[in-house]
Amino acid sequence: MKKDGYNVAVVGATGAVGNMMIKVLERRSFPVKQICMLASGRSVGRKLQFKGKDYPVLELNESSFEGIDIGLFSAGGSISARFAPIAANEGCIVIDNTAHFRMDTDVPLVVPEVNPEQIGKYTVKNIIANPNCSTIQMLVVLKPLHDAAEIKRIVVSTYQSVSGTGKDALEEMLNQSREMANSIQWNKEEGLDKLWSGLMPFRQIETKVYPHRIAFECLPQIDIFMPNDYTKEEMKMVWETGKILDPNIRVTATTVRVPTFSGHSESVNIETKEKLSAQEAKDILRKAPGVKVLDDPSKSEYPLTALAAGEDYTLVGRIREDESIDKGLNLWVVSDNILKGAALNAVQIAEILVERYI
Ligand code: 25A
Ligand code: L14
Repeated sequence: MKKDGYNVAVVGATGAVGNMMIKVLERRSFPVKQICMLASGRSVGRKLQFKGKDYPVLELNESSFEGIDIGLFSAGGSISARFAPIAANEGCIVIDNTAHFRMDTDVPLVVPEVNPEQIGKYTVKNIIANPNCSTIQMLVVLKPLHDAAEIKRIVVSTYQSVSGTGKDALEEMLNQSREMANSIQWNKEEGLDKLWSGLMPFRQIETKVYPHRIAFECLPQIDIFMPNDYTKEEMKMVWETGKILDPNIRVTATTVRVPTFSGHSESVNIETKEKLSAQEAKDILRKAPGVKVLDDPSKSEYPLTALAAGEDYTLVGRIREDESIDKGLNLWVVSDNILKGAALNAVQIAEILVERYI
């Protein structure tokens, strides 16, 4: 580790993830010598705070990375495609939060609790990729179970919050919810028909962000559709689990957007080679790094998005044996998608990088 710290650039500093990256660097006392806030020209003139000081937002350009040691990127895949190689050529180590480089065999894809040893391979391209948020939280929980009992197959369904799509989507959900709640005047003394007919005008409304209304609805589509009719988000979970944890594990996913504000939830079913009782799984998970077990059915205690908000840990509960097969478990996993799902994971990678490598 350098005595006087590192020059760090945050690309996409004004976005939901970039903003959280700045807060996490500050909270965890990352050894920052100088910080540089980069975004598009739209945000030039704005200021962002770091450790009580104001920093101007600068427009990202080809000379942004002179003298920068570490670049934390979260401004979308096309920005990373263009600027990460430029930064890397300048000697800046890029930690990229977009999907662009994740499956590149020359780029390590890292969850610090799962495969930190991969970080050392950053030297090939000077780029390290941060996995997809839904993959990160699932693997933090499954890694210790895989070590104990060898996972053969994963069936996962996600319930992903609107914050994953950004501020415009949050605004769309709130506006739609307000409009519906105000327009549908109904109480329980009245017939249900009045409620159903009140909903009718909202069956097909104009939307800006999502293909359908998100308020009071579940959308079984996240990201684009692929030729096999899975969505790209579903395939990211399949591909990335193979690269990070074990290519021998079979994975199938259904990813769903639900009208929650922040925090992704997941129903995870695993089939293992060795038998693992629910009690054994709980004992293993109580000792696992980055994991907090919340599992007391008698008190209706289990992970919730409200409990995961602002929390570094991935929460797991509803741990029970899958009684339809010999060796299987069901779990409910919730984590803050902007924090462990993006910003925190990236900063943890940077921490290992400076502790062990640069
Ligand atoms: O394609 P990917 O890889 O899947 O990533 C797509 C997007 O997902 C977010 C992230 O958006 C990314 O852009 N994201 C990525 N990983 C995520 C994860 N794990 C994730 N979200 C959740 N979980 P974001 O909103 O967090 O951040 C976007 C940032 O990128 C900056 N940016 C955009 N284009 C840029 C650029 N920076 C440099 N050069 C470019 N060409 C963007 O800065 C933001 O910091 P900005 O200045 O463009 O936006 C500041 C504010 O302006 C508003 N705004 C957005 N779009 C418009 C706009 N205003 C006017 N017109 C617009 N078209 C917003 O309010 C924004 O906050
Ligand atoms: O691949 O919840 O990092 O919309 C970031 C946003 C995945 C989806 C990524 C979301 C995307 C996520």
